[in-house]
Amino acid sequence: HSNHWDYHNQRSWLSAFTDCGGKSQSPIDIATREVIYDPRLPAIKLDGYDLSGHPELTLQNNGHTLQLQLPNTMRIVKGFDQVYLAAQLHFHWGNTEVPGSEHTIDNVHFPAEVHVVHYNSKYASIKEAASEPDGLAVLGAFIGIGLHENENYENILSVIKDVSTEESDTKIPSFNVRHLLPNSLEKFYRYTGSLTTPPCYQSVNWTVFNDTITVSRKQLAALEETLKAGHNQRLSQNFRTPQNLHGRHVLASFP
Ligand code: SG7
Ligand code: ZN
Repeated sequence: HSNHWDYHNQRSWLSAFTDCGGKSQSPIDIATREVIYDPRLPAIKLDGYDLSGHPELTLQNNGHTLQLQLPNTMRIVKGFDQVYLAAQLHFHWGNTEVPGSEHTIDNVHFPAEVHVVHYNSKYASIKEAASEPDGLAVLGAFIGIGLHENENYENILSVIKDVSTEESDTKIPSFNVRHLLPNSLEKFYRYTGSLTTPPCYQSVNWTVFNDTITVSRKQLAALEETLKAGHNQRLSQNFRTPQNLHGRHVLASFP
């Protein structure tokens, strides 16, 4: 039915969700020759990302992605006009043959991408914030393949089998979520866009980090091959095609 969407027919999103046809959609291709260096972009400062010692976290397969629920004590305290509180993080990926990041750099996809979704603290909940122009701030980072296992990602990937079926969840011990992001957050791209899934609300202040994360080939394969969506199909290639900029400019925090 009309509320049911998938990644196979992204064109059909437009008929059920009008915002998906808007002029500030995400993801986008980041053409590095066209970005505008803005030395006044404030550095991003995170707070409360170290959750060690906190209660367990819920990890779920929601049929569209692998998602980790986050407490709103995790916050972006500097970098925007307002404070943004964390809600959840999730991933986009392809398969062994197809790299599945959502954003692209000069038309090149990375193997995968992580999104940490935050909402403006002036709203009571993410639900209220999600459709407001200043509602959301998502931090995105590219995930590539490295020679070594990324221990920090084992917090999530070691239990991925427990959420292989759609709408399943499990509890995992808390850990320092900062370690899922690149070592340096100094270099980033910034633009105004949308949720990359229906209902595609144009409410996201996007940050895409220049520095990347690496996981081992085996870890990436676990992400690509373990989860199932509806009808027992593999949950993979859950990335949206890059959208037209329609005159938007992409800022860079670095020259
Ligand atoms: C994923 O991407 C989910 C959605 C998320 C959507 O499908 O993580 O979240 C939930 C709660 O299902 O939508 C409102 C929201 O966070 C789009 O998020 S994204 O633009 O960062 N990819
Ligand atoms: Zn996402």
